[in-house]
Amino acid sequence: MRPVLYSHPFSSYCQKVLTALYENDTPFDTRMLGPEDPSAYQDLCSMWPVKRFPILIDGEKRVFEASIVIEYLGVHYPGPVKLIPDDADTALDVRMMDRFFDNYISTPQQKVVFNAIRPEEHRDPYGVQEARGMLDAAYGWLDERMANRQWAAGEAFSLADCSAAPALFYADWTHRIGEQFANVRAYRSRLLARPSFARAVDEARPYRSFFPLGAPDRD
Ligand SMILES: N[C@@H](CCC(=O)N[C@@H](CS)C(=O)NCC(=O)O)C(=O)O
Repeated sequence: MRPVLYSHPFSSYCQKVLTALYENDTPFDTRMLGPEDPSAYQDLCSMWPVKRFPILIDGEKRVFEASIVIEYLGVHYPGPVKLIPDDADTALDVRMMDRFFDNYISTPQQKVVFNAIRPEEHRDPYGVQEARGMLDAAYGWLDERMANRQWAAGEAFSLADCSAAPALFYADWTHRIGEQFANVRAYRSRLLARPSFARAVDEARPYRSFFPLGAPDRD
């Protein structure tokens, strides 16, 4: 039986897992979380009350958190592309960068977007300002790190890059990666050119009008 991913193409964390699946051509089925099939979202909520996605169902096993889904795929559905390297120190660096992209790029990016879809009276301009400050700090740190690197950790494309790709993709829409961060901009372009992520981006194109801040006419 193939694993089943509860997913939506426009979701950044789903794109993170889809990139990993496409890297290795891993067979899987999708339960699409959208208005076409309300029962998929109901099932997700009954399995995972925090209601965040993606989740992966593999037989009796339920796997939450995009990073852990990718780790799970590496253990149970290994392919030619090792997204967690064998070398223990390189693997730690990969996991550290994965945390960096989730916590210091995706989380503040989501904060700005979630704020925009709140009712006016519940908006949090101070929190948004803090989130934008965090993004600038993260871009600055990453720019130095990427000065002599092709990928975020180690020599090869990894879990860290699966994490970086949608994080930087949407972060740039939300809080532009300035010209001064040329290494981050170049890295984002490399990620967009990677066929696995390019496929995830293409599959999400029909949903761009959903982007609460307005999707820019590029990428
Ligand atoms: N820590 C989770 C985050 C997942 C997440 O935030 N997913 C978003 C979609 S990109 C979501 O579920 N949003 C629905 C909501 O906030 O209600 C992971 O790594 O998988």
